[in-house]
Amino acid sequence: MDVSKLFSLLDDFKIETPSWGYADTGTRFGKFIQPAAAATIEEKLADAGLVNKLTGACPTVAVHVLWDFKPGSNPADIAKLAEKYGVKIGSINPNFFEEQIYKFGASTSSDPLAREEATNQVLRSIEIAQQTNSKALSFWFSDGTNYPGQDDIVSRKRRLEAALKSWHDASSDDLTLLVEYKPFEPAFYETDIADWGMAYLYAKKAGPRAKVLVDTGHHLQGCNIEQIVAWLIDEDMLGGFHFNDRKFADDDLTLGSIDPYAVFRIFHEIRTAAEWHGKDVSKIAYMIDQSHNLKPKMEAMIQSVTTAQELYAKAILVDRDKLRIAQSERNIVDAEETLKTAFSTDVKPLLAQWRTERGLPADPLAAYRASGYLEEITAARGPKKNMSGSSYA
Ligand code: LRH
Ligand code: MN
Repeated sequence: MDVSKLFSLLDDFKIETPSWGYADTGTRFGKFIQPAAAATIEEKLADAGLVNKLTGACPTVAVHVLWDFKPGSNPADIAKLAEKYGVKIGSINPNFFEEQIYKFGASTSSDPLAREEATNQVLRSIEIAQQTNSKALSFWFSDGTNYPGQDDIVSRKRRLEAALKSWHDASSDDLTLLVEYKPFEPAFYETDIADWGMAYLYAKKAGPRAKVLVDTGHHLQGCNIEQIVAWLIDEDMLGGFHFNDRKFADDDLTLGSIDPYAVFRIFHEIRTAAEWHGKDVSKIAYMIDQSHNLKPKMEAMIQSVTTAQELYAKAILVDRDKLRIAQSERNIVDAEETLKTAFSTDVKPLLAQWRTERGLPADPLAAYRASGYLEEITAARGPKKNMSGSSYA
């Protein structure tokens, strides 16, 4: 095992945490408030800063425009705040799903006012990206319909194509546009960007800086996500990931909590693309997109990051020479066993060594629990909270 290769690949493995993962979130059936959960952008950046300090792997924070850039706030000040906590502003997520005007869609809507509002949001997001030195705009559209005949599918498609093209052309050369797909929810008949193929075509037509974002929770049951990943990399169209886990739909559970082998298989395809097919995988954006409804927010985030590091390390450890031979001999069992051997390798001691050699705590979760941070933020934030939490309030 080439430990130095493993460690240098771990050095490059950065995973962006979402500001909304530190805040109180719920489902349509309610929200359980945590006294320590972040509410302000400063509290979110402070929490993200500690996760980065403990893991050494999370230098950027994804932000959501409506949730993190209150009217009148100066994005440059928020970028300075981030620096105060040792992180940077990462991908900028415009919000095309919360305003009433988006009832029939944002850029797909037959209502020109809704389309105009969506464009205003994107132009503001481009400004925020410039003022915070962010290199990515991340687009998720809840756009869709609930009933057959409700709207014309192709008209919606062409409206969104035109919008994405105009935004690509309105954005600077250093900005990547990430196009995220999702098969359903909140739309329950057709969603306008429902799968990877649609996202691929929208991105291709928008321009060369537009890429596809794979949210692992946005696939119908039985879908082979790593096959999609392998294809997108081979087409130079994979922009990045929103990692989370699920048992049923877009459950937004913590990474690797339900099917860690699935994440391992995704990382395996990424390493294979780099090592066998000469693909540049260095620009893939790894991000977490989760909603920690029950788990303590900070522990859930640290657990997700260290799990991602472990699964990535296991994928690096696949004996690819042995795999190549087994595949060339069509020896299915040996081929599969090379993956399972790597997956069942206990990499925790190696990761502890990688961390301690870099002045990081060998066990970030234990270090967090011993830090007293939870007590500190509970005392500071708890009293400010309305503990009722019902989303119908
Ligand atoms: C939609 C989604 C999208 C985010 C939101 C918080 O399900 O995955 O990426 O904007 O969650
Ligand atoms: Mn997502």
